[in-house]
Amino acid sequence: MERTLVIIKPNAVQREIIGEIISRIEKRGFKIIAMKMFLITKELAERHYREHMGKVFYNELIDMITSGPSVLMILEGENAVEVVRNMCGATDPRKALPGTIRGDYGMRITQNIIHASDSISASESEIEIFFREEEIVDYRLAAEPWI
Ligand code: 3AN
Repeated sequence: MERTLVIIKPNAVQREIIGEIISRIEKRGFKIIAMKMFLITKELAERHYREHMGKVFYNELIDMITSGPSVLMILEGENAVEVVRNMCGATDPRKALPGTIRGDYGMRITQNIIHASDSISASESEIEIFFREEEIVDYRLAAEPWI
């Protein structure tokens, strides 16, 4: 089973659409194995977005992700990284297809509603940035192993 990190970004929290996003994820068949709401600090944001350092949008990106609370989740499921990325849609919400999370809820690239790990190695390092091992919950869903 693959794991992926999802961040419901501060603008989505402000828009009061956390529930809708989580609902889509649950209905698709992912298992949420960790979840918390907190205000991402500048230090954590800089670690998370280190590959974008120096880009023109870097400061805007750090300011946005630290502007208010985010909801962070670790999801587990088959091909979780790829499937969740597909659910998110294109980075620029204006190019994201209807039916994707960004395509249905977003208009601005900086405020693109959701982050999801783009590879298995990224998911491992992102999970380590935001979660402690003891925050990950080991349980079975009634629907397993059929979901
Ligand atoms: P994704 O989140 O789809 O993996 P990345 O990793 O290329 O996209 O970019 C990380 C974040 O940086 C995006 N979610 C978006 O908020 C922001 N971003 C990416 N490209 C731009 C851009 N050209 N202008 C402003 N913000 C951008």
